[in-house]
Amino acid sequence: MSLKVAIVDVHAREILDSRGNPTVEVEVTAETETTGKKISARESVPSGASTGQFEAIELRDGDDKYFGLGVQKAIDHVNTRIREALLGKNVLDQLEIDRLMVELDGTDNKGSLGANAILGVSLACAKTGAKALEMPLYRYLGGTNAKELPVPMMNVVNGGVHAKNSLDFQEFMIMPVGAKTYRDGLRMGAEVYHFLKQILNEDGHTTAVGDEGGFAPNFDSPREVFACLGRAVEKAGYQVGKDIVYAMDAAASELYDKETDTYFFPGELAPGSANCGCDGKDGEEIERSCVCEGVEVETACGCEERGVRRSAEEMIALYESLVKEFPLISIEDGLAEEDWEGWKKLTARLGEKVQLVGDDLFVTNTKRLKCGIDLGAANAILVKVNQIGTVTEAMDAIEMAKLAGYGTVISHRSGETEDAFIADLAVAVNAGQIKTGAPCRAERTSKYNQLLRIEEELGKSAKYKK
Ligand code: 2PG
Ligand code: MG
Repeated sequence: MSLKVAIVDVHAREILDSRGNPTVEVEVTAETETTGKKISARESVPSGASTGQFEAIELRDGDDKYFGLGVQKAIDHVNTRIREALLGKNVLDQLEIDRLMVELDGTDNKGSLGANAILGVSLACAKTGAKALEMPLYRYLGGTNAKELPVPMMNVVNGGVHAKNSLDFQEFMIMPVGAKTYRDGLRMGAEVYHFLKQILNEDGHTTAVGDEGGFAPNFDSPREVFACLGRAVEKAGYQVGKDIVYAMDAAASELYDKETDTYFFPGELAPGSANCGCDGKDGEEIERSCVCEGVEVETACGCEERGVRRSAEEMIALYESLVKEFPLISIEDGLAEEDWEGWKKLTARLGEKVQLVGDDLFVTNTKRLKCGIDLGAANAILVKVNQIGTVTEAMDAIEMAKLAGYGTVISHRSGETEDAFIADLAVAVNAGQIKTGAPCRAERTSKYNQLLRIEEELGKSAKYKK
């Protein structure tokens, strides 16, 4: 008979995430049968802004509190129906706990109980189980061979829906692949981040940060970002393409316009156009902003025309040229979540040399991932636990990806909490990569810092970049 650690309480509360919006925190208490010792652990649930349409449902109250974003309904589900179903169950039996909750919900998208309710419990049970066995979480989840520290993908320039600037692509990331250890990699990334700030300041750009801690300058194109990153890397004393390479999240579903089947870049300067027809003279200093194609633009002259449309074919061509010009080794959500045909083309054209990561495309869902694998769409998966709603299902997606030779990137959400579950998960499954924002803002650094502790604990057994 295996050890029983019976769940004696499940309690949820509403807390705030990094954007100041409510989210679910769950505390699970369990009692070891043999000793009577009680153990509790808590975990909280992240939340996205550029959410994929196929993600599991995040239950929001929609009433007059917190602009409708309250999670009281999800909390109530945890404190009543889920609690009742789990009392007395063995907290060490994660598979059974997750299965029971999926069954209790009874929908395909967890829309009845809410994925935020289910995930909070799933994460908290895993943590309580690890604590009951006095094991580090990464080892509890991954077993004795959990040892690989992920390469951080640090999102140092934010755009898209994560920042109110002119950059249409959502994330520009640096990856310290030249480091010997995770610790050195993190240091290199942080140094580049600080030099980037210096350069942006010198060039008169804002150094205010976006949702994920990256800077949010009003650059005109991705090329301008990569050129600036290159200067920061060199200034930090590293070699572009050797010590530091780049990754990007286009988050193309956010740019996709179904009606015209094109991708619209509202912040990009339209080629060859200098005047949008407003009454400000070209080059003239005016105090107000003007509106071009529905986009408010604040520039010196205030009347440049912005807004560029691209077909899927032109998107692929853009990526091809960026990959040629810069050491851009990973592109996430390069095309929209419904465009399987486009993804096939993109993968055929770039898949040999570039990691093509499906985020909104796969939503950590084995059904969608299987579809992608069968079609030859993308060659890596972004794993976000709240896209699917249980630890078990997220681990299923990781396993399926690995078996198919797909890369795995464990990821945060743009709305995060101080919890660091994903850091342990990344090591548990030897994912190889983690994306958890800039080396800035405590909800991002909590993950990076947890990885430092894990590396220290693993000592000589720790691996960085196998
Ligand atoms: C993404 C994520 C995380 P969000 O698109 O990959 O960076 O953003 O959580 O807003 O979906
Ligand atoms: Mg993404």
